[in-house]
Amino acid sequence: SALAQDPSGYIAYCPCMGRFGNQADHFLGAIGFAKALNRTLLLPHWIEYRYGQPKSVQVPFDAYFKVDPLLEYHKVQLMNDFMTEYSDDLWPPENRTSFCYMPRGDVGGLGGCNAKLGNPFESFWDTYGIDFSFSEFYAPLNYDVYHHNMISKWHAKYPPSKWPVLAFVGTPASFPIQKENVINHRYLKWSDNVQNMANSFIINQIKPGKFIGIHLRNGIDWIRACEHISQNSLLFSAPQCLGYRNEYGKATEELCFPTFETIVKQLKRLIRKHSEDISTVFVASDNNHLIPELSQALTSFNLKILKYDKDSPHIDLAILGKADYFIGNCISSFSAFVKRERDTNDLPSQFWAFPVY
Ligand code: GFB
Repeated sequence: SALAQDPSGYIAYCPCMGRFGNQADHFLGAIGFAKALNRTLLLPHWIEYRYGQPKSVQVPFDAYFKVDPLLEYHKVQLMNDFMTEYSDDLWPPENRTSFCYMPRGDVGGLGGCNAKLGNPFESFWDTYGIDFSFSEFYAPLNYDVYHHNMISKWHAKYPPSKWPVLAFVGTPASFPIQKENVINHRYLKWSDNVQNMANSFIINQIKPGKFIGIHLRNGIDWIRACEHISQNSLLFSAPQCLGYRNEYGKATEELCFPTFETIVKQLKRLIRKHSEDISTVFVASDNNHLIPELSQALTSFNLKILKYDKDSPHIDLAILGKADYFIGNCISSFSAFVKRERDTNDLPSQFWAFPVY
């Protein structure tokens, strides 16, 4: 991928917050930010956490997504390719500055961004052999490039001639995703590998007949997060159903962690509505798929209730994205990924315990 050097500069960042759903949400903001600044976005590795391993694991961006469709929207290059091709000239080690809003993780009163302090910060930048020599605090600038003349402020303060690479300690994007960036999802296309795994599961295990995909977010981390929902009515991805100003309602515990009764009731309603066509309910979950319980509760419908045979978040997501109907969790950014992808393909989606209009 011998791309010409970009005189308008580059943006690098660590997707250091959250797991896949958070990182994907953030990514769509980062590419919106890079486009607004007309800098090439360097596609970072995805950061994953494996049970029992003290350090994060970095997975190449293109293991999960194609690079070419992103180029229809904006200039991008794999971070690794940039480092091998251009970093010696454009961004030699002695010039590497990390960008943060204000000092973070202060050790011994030294200030600075401490870009490599802690996990996954250290392992991320180590993936590319990157160390930083300087820190730069960009406050009061921010990532909302759709307001307040923010683009020209970035250009004025950090012209590409002087600052060829803006390397952010975290993602230059808000969480949850800013409204304006949601549509960027249409350039995010699964890699052939993910696509083929999802398709063959659907062909071999589900077809013929239509299927409902459901996301059950019910691990212990989630149950804990849901306990605080009433104090934070826009927790995580809640704006995807409640709106960015709660214009469609307030978050409830049911919305975050629906009871089994709610799940069954909503599923039955959807199945009855399309009873001639539906052959299968596909269940994705981080913890308990409730297959025996659902099979029991839905026994009269004579459906297959299935899950993917391995714990593979990306295959689960890809299958959910292709389902004929989908019910997800409004608060979860994992569900939000599916919802956005389905919206780009005009496929219907619902949320647990949220009114169906
Ligand atoms: O994706 P994610 O940021 O979504 O994090 P939330 C949840 C992770 O749990 C996923 C696993 O990246 C997967 O590794 N997971 C969740 C699943 N649902 C499924 C599923 O259906 N199938 C499979 N195979 N894996 C937030 C976190 O999660 O939860 C926040 O990102 C915080 O940082 C909060 O921890 C409590 O938005 O659901």
